Amino acid sequence: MATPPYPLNCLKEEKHEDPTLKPRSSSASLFFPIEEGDTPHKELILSLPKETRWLPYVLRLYEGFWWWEGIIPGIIGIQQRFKARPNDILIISFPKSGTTWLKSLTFSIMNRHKYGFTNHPLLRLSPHDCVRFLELIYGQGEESYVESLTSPRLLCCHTPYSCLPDCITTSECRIVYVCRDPKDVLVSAWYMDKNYMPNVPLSFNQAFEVFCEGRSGAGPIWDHILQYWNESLRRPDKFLFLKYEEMMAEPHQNLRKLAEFIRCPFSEEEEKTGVIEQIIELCSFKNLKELDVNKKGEGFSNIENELFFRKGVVGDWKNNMSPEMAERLDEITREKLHGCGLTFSR
Ligand code: PAP
Repeated sequence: MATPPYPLNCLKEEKHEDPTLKPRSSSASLFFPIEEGDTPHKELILSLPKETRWLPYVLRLYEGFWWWEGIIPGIIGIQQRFKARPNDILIISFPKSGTTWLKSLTFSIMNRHKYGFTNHPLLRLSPHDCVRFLELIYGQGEESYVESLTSPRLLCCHTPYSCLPDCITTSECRIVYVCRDPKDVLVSAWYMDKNYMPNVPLSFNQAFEVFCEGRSGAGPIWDHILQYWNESLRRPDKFLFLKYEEMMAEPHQNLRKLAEFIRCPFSEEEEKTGVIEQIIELCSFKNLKELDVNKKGEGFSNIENELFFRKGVVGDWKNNMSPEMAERLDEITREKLHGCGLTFSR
């Protein structure tokens, strides 16, 4: 077992504020069409194939995946300018797969020797302020933030494996990927947009069609998942592949696995004194959802923090799609993942 890179005198209250941990003021949304704005790579982006059915967004096909137009400069920024460090930890996911939860858990595990549970940054900051998205950082020209972080850095992105720069894929840095049943991902994404923009008439049926064609934001989901799944089989030392449903069913086991993978394993003493339970409780949906910061605050791209905490359950698709729709989406998933060894229970 690897030795934790931190002293084990954990659970002390943090005396000094970390200047990199603060609420982000909302900046203009990078999710909306770019035609009005003065966007880097505008000419390239406007020349890419276009998808407009997931209202009101304009998605473009960049390197095999459909992206909100305004996010593409951030991906190009990562590709051209991000400099990986060997001890970086990257959380990666398809949107709506459990990113907020995984950010909270990983942040809590990595920093458990620094903060106590009564004055923890997650009690006053959104998980998205504790662990920021690289696409937004690079899209907003805030790269100095990434450089200013002390190692080991914890960062996050939704970028597919095939679009990552070599400095990430070839370095020693570690990637934790979380996936989720595509049916629940679709439902979660549709509600997010519906609640974010109540006046936009995107019906669930229309979202379903677009999603099944793999043309929703960051899609196709199957390619995204499969790339990381295959890499996790090929290089298990570099990739940890987690499932939202398994994390829900067996949080302790998954937390231990995560802690070991990021080289912060729990000691026997920590196991005995209930540190794992405390982290699970701190990061639980119920706890985070009830915090003022997540009930009232507004985070990146003018998105209210509460929109990241909807139901937090497995299988909410049953309340939102017919058995026929579910079967059709399951069939696509089975076909796309056929033979790779990864399945989602029904
Ligand atoms: P993102 O990719 O835009 O950051 P992400 O966090 O991946 O979003 O997905 C949000 C989903 O995770 C929501 O699912 P739902 O719509 O089906 O409810 C949200 O409720 C769920 N979620 C957020 N925090 C937690 C948590 N602590 N535990 C479990 N699920 C959570």
